[in-house]
Order: sequence, then structure tokens, then C-alpha cells
Amino acid sequence: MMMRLFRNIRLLVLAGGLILAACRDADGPSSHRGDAQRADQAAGAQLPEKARAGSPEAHQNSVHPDSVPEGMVYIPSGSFLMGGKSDQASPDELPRRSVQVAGFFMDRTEVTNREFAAFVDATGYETVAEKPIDWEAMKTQLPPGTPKPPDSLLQAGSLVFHATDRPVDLRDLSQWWHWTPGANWKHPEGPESDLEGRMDHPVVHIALDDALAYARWAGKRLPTEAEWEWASMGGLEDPKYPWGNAPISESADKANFWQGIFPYSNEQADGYLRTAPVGTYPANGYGLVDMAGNVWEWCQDKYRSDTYQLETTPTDRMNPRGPDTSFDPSEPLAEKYVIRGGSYLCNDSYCSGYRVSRRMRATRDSAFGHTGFRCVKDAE
Ligand SMILES: [Ca+2]
Ligand SMILES: [Ca+2]
Repeated sequence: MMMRLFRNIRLLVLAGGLILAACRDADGPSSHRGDAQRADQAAGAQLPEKARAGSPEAHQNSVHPDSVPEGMVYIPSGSFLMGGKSDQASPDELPRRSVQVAGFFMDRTEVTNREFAAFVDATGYETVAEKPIDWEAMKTQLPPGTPKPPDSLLQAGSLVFHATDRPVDLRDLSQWWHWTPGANWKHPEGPESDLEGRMDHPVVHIALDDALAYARWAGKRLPTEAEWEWASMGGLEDPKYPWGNAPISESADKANFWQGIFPYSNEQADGYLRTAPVGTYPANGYGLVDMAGNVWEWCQDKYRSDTYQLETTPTDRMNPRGPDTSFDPSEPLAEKYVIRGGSYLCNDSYCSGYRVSRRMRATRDSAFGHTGFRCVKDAE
């Protein structure tokens, strides 16, 4: 009973937003869809032609090839319509608005196990998932009076995905996320698993502070949410996905996601049940791989459900860096940060995270078997 209770508490803290988001995507109220369409039309009508998507002029700016750091690509400056555009758009993706982003460098791939191992070898860094849970910190994000679980449940671990044995109610994510002591980046499915054959897969079970520590060591930083969305578009005209608008049912050769009935039956039409080696699928127009799928990627911005509504002036929309405070109505006490791009678990029935505009969030101490990151660097 206590185990079940705690698991649910932990899941709520770590991943509560996923539940509501999934409901919206799978079967959102029709009023939301109408709102999305009206917002699209209004936004499009108010903006000059070149701001309706990545402007062709913007793509002409470039840097000398010698100045591009190894493993990175240059993302040109430009303005674009940021936010949801299809009837899958969640309310937190609205309203669409024109955003400007300065040029920057971005890692071509998600950070791999090989790269993260080099960081750990050089620094001795220990990830959040490798340390016991700090109850004093955790309880500040839970309803007052939540009882302290036994110490046996506060040992180091992370959340590991397990497929269910039948189709299930998608509102209860404790059915497929299992709290697993000993799971961390070196042991992705728990203590008995390792990285053999997976050094070129994206690192997972990475909390925000782990990603920030790596970025500092590498002389880089995490992308803003706006940079991430702009880069994922690859210079295309207002695409739904990094590859364009080819429907998800015909795109198993374009990204690593979930084909079949989530979280029960994975047809693996894309060849992978869990993570895939980075770069298995084609790059987008900027040369970036796996922007959609494989693993979710941390951004530096705090998450608010109403972030886009709060950006009301042109200044707000120039290189936006996110709000000063976080707010997720489903968990008002939890400070959350944005993650982007979806993972090998994404499916249209669930998160549709492979859409370029899709927003998701997690607390900074969250580590999952489907979350990693990539870095960016300012172009000076
Ligand atoms: Ca897959
Ligand atoms: Ca990704």
C-alpha cells in the first residue's frame, strides 16, 4: 500500500503534467481545437508575410565553416511563428506569436553515452539518479502533510518504462513508469542492465542539473525553448514535424517513436523499442538529427502553461528566455522546466511530442529512461 502510494506521489511529482497533456492530445475538448484554429488564423492575419515562417532571407546568414565547433551546426537567426498550429495543439502552445531568435550553434545530436562518460571520467560527476532522494527537498513540492515514505523507498533510482500486458487507461502513468532502485544513466533498465552496444545512444536518466553540469563542463549551455523550436523546423515553411508535414503514420523512417498501441504493443516499424543510436534517421534542414523522438531534451526555460500569453511585447518575443517563475496548474507547488521533442515512447494517442511545437515539463530533479539533452552555444 505504502509502496503504491509513494510511487504515485513520486510519479506525480516527476511526471504529473504528462497525464493532463496526454488527455488533451488524445481526446481534447473540441473547444480547444476551435481555439487553436482561430488563434492560427488571427496570428497569420496580423503578421507580415516573411514572419509567417522561417524567412528565406534569414537562412542566408551563415558563419565561416572553420568557426563551427566540432559536433555542432550553425542555426541562423530568423523570425517564425512559434506555437501549435494543428488541431493537436495543447492550450499551452497558444497563442501562436512571432518570435525572433539570434543565430547560435547547436549540437548535431543528443548527448550520447560516450560523450557523457567522458564528462564523468574527467570530473567524477555523480548524477541526481545516483544519489538517495532528498526528502526535505521533495516534500516542498508535495501537498502539506504528505507522509515521509520509509528510507527503503528513498534510495537512489529512477523511472524505467515497462510496456503493459494489455491496453490501459492512459491517465495512470504509474502503470508503465516503474520506480527502479539502481536505475541511472549507466544502468538504463536497472542494476542488471548496462551500456554495452549503446555508447552511441543518447544518455538517459538525466535530470536538469545533470544536463546543466555537462553543459558548463563542455563550455556550452542548454537551448531556450524558442531556440529549440526554431532549430527543429530546419528552415522549412511552418512545418508540423522536423521533416515537414508527412503524416506520422507514414514516418517510421523519419524518427524513433512508438508505432502501435501505447503503452502495450510496440510494432517497432522504426526498428527500435527503446533508444536508437543518434543519427539513425535523416537530419533536418539544418543537419540536426533526432530533434523529434528518441529522447526528450531539456531546455533552460522554466515552464508555465501560460508562457505564450505573457509575452505581449516585441521585446518579450526577441530571444525569449522563458518566464521568471514556473506554474503548472496540475501541480502548483512544483517548479518545472521545459522539455522538448518527444521520445521513443511518443504516439499520437499519447503525447505527440514529435511535433515541433509540443511542450512538456518536468521538475528539475526528474530523471526518466526517455529524457536526455543536447547543448547549444552562442555564436559571437
Ligand atoms: Ca521506436
Ligand atoms: Ca530528441
